[in-house]
Amino acid sequence: MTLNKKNIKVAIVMGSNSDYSVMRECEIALKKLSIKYDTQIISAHRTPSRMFEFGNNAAKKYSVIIAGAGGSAHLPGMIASLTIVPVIGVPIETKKLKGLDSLLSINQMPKGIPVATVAINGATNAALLAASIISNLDKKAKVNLERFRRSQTKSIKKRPKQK
Ligand code: RP5
Repeated sequence: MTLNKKNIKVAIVMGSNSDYSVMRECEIALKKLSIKYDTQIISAHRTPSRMFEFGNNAAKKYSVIIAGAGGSAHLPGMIASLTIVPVIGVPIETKKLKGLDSLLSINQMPKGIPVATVAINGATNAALLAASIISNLDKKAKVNLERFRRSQTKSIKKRPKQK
């Protein structure tokens, strides 16, 4: 994986359009940090050829991949099997099992193929983790992430207030 300006970009992928209300948080967070991204729907089960095409070519275009999926959530792990670009999995909350199914499907990877997994619906943290990885490659991203952390710390009041 050779890094250049072109692949200092995050891929945001998700198994279905129904995941977008959660995965949009990735776009919002990355936009705030001025990190480029590209968003696509790729289903491991319903569009397997799209997934293989994406995974096999990911290193040419992206330095981090965020993959959101729900239920029998094979997308992050399968993409990770096709590329050495780091993959962050976002387990999407489901109606029947509240996302525990998604969490375990993404998190319990076999030795040799890692996926960094965030909390159920933890799309913002996925973007912040992607930003941390990008910060090693891009000075502007590093400065923006450090600024975000400082302002987050400042926003936390010392004393609680009754609402
Ligand atoms: C998964 O199945 C998707 O990631 C989504 O979370 C879930 C349900 O998909 P839809 O039936 O809403 O398309 O593949």
